[in-house]
Amino acid sequence: MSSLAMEVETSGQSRNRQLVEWVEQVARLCNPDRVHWCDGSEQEYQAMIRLMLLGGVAVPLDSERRPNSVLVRSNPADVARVEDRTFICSEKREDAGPTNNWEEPEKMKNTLRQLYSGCMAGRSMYVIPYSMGPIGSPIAKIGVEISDSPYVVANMHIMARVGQRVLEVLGEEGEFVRGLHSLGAPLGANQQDSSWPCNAEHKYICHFPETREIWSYGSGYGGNALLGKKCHALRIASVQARDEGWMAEHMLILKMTNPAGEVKYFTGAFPSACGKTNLAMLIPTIAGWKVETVGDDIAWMKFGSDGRLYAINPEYGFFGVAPGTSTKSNLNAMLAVTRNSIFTNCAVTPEGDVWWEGMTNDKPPELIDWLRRPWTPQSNRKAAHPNARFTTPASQCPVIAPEWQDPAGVPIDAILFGGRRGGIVPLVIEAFNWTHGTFLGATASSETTAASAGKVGQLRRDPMAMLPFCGYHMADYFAHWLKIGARTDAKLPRVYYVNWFRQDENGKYLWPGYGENSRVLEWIFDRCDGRVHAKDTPIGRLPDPDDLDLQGLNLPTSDLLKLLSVDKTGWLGEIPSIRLHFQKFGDRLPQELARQVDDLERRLRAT
Ligand code: OXD
Ligand code: MN
Repeated sequence: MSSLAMEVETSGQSRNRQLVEWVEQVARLCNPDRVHWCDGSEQEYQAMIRLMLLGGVAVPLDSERRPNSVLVRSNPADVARVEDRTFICSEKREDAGPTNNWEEPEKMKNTLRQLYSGCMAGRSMYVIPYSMGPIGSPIAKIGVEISDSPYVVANMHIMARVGQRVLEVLGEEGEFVRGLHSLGAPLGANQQDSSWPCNAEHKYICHFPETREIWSYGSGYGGNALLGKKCHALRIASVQARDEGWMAEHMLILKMTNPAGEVKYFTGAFPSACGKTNLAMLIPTIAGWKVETVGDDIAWMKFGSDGRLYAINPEYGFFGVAPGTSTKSNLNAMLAVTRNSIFTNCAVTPEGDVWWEGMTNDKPPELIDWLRRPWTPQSNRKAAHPNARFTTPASQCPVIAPEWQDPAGVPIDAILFGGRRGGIVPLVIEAFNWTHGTFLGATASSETTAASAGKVGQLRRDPMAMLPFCGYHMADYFAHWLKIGARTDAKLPRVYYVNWFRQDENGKYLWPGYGENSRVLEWIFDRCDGRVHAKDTPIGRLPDPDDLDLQGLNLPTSDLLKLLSVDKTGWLGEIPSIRLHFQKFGDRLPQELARQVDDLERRLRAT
């Protein structure tokens, strides 16, 4: 037995030879002080929290106000996903496509091997076996993340099913996605750790789609470091889904029940920080209707033997954007985060609770902000970082659907796309058919938010909200959507495009949003059964004002008309931007989509 193997804890070790060999190889490269195989136990979670408290990474929150919860504050240079440092290292450059950064796999691996060399000195190396999806579900997949960050281990405990039970399903021969993560901050013999170790100079979030590997270096934050989420469940899984004939999408999953007790399931793709979590947990304002949550961020959908698409939520918790979350915008999220949660980059009150912008109507008189500085409402800055987050178990959501862990998934009736658009895009559009729906998704656009580093408020086309998350050529991804729709036995969901963010000339929102969005969901629900009217327009099918249930909503008629009208000039003005967007994909763009732009223009000019 090598001396290295002697230092490895035996508890929880796997019988999977490939896994054991890989762990040994990584340990030799990264040179940690010790290797810890995560068993997924409560004691292990508490040990990670203790480590963070002792190291000053975390502070405990008041145990009466927020039991078993901590606040973590990151380095200001490490607060969001870093899209410009995210790479798809496919063997061929053209397979990554024009929307991804690319590097040759071996070249990238060589660069990273140098950085990884000795990078875990002075630290523990954690081996985190996880299942994305209910353990053993035919739609679920197994991954193993190696990380030197207790923050990652604790968050992975909440966000995925982790530990011994996963190793049991993996068995001796099972396949798994390999994720290697390091903070890139080795410690010298007598060196004190920093309060948020990371690497200020080098950050790489790399995906090797052919070999199903993820190599992440230099960042400890969210989607850069919790590799089960964006890296595995979207970037690598989108490639697996393409190869195996299913769909890995950046979508919430919600269950809606009408007053007669009939149930439908919708998925919805919205760019980061556009209210996906709020929509997934919405409290309907229409009498007798109920919305429950299956997932708030990612959906994996596979055809069942009945030709319908069945979705699972591969995650186990919510990593939600905190600012803007309140009892008004999302009561269920506020109730979910009352305990057993990790808060990142929020402000802290003198009573030891968290606070963020938008949580309460009145700002607290004093706080410690996310940069650990005293703060008052007169301070001319935000108390919480705009991308501050909560990590909380999905099971704590008061409206989690009882079937959210059903290994078979839930049958999807409608797919929603959307984004943040102040102008032009109406409240809701129904696609004429799957191909038109794919076109609506492929041209989805939104004003950017703080979920990713970069400028906020700029318009970007974000196809299917997958721009930062598609692990291969985006045009091939469109082709995959069309191929899904071409299955002769498929009973496909209907497709919709919604926009809650339309504004008037003075920047005032025309639609109240939040719970009132249930009125649009009701129309979609009834459309699925052909029970409510829609009118054909050049951009798709729209409700007439009378088709929406607006009882009890004091919406000025002029606002309603604006929300449901087709701004012909505005749409004609969009055509060149759609063409420009499609031009990026060259001749890999499916012909059907190029034809959709021509058809849209023709229909607009004909009216
Ligand atoms: C997320 C994101 O964290 O989309 O869900 O950025
Ligand atoms: Mn997301």
